[in-house]
Amino acid sequence: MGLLTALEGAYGDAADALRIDGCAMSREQLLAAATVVAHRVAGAPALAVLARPTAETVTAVVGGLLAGVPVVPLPPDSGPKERAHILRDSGATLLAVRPGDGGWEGVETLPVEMTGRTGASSDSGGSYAEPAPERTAFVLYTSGTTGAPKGALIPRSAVAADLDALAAAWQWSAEDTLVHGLPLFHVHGLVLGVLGALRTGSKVVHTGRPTPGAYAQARGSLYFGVPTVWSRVAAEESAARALSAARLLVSGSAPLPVPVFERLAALTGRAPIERYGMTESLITVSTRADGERRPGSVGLPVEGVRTRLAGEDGAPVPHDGETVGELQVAGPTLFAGYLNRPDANAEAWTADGWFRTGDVAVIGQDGFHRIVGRASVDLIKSGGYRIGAGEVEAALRDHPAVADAAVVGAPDDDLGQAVVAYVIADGEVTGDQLTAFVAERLSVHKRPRRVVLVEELPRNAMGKVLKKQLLDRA
Ligand code: MLC
Ligand code: AMP
Repeated sequence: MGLLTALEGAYGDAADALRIDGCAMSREQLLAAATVVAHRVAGAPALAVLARPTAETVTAVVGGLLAGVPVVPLPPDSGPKERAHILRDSGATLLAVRPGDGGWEGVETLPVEMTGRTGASSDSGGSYAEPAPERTAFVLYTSGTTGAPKGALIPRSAVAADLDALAAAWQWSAEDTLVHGLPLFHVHGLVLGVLGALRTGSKVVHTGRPTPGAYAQARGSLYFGVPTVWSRVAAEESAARALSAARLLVSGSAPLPVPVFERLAALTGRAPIERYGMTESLITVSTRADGERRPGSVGLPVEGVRTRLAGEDGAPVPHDGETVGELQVAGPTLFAGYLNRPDANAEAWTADGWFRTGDVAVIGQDGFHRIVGRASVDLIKSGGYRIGAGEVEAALRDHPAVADAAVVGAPDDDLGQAVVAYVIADGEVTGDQLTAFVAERLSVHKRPRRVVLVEELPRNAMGKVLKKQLLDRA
């Protein structure tokens, strides 16, 4: 059995198996168009995909996976600095784009054609043998506390194990219609939101953007969203009530505030499922469709995953529902390491082979997990996006008027955390200009939502910026 079982015909087909960007496709059409891509990329070291929410993106991703070529999703709004890093570091020699999406330097573009889809398989020359499970499916770029994003190597076996575990936890099947409008360059929108459907056989509707109105209209049975999306849905009563026909509302990528959980449950009659994960581990902990959905809790490890808590000295922490520790995970859903980053790999794993999440958690005697927060203030979650304070600070320092900068994630009702930058500048520059500067060089979602121009930054005796003090001010 391959990775994308639904493409092998395991669950039949439908003319609208995939709806995205105003286009409806059957799985046969998708397979045919993706096979054309696979021919073009077979043997390449890696395939970058300009990951706009389009049928071309899904086709390119599936084409790379069919050919066994690691797929590198490129955030479509990434600026030159971030893009150059991802292309260089991943070794991608081809960038899949929509025809006419030109202007890319330093990489050969591969226009993905969606016309003549049905005939495309006839020149396929046969289907591809399933690549070995340990081969890399994706190189997913994700922020650390400092420096440029790291490429997490995600094996095909991890994707398969995680999707099967989630299908079991959520009773996710070919009977479902999955709806979401999440970006296609992260685990949530791409691995779960696209490949999940191509493995379970559910239909999938991508709404372009994850707005309450679009979710309400889509009439799905299974909905994915980040907490910002659910908080916006909960604030629009009629949109929320329209979701009462759905089977399951699933939240993840950041903590779901208890008041949002409760309001959503009251308006829809559906207590949301909350699940926890990371790029590096995929989704490891979740409440279950047939189990208790406790506000503020992410539930139990999914099938095959083991979790434990460790104190600062590395010693085990009891699972007593009170004592906090660093959450460590092990199991078949884990990544294979960071590309070209032996230093980061050495830090990420314990001596006995567990992955250190960097999240602080509590585990109850009943096994339920509660995520308390991040161990480092320098890893920010805003709107479900993971943003490294160090990367934004470095981008700000690239501006000629900036002498120094410190970035924090300030609590924010809509985004969970908002990127706030404290900047020492020469007075010739405004906060809006600095925001635009970051948005152009990195991804738009990494831009500071607020820039505070200051004379100096609070520092300790060692010269280290006191971020906790800045957070208190923010
Ligand atoms: C605004 N815009 C700018 C700009 N200011 N453009 C350039 N320069 C500036 N200074 C534009 C944007 O391009 C965009 O345009 C529009 O304004 C709105 O952008 P935004 O402000 O960023 O959108 P916002 O409404 O804040 O987005 C909220 C959100 C988004 C929830 C829709 O944060 C989101 O999609 N989050 C999902 C993140 C996610 O999937 N994370 C999963 C990680 S995986 P335009 O044209 O685009 O409208 C993971 C594992 C797991 O965590 O556990 O799941
Ligand atoms: P990313 O690599 O972008 O997937 O981000 C992973 C991080 O998102 C984790 O380390 C957590 O800090 C956070 N996260 C994901 N899901 C949850 C959740 N349900 N509750 C709290 N934090 C979460």
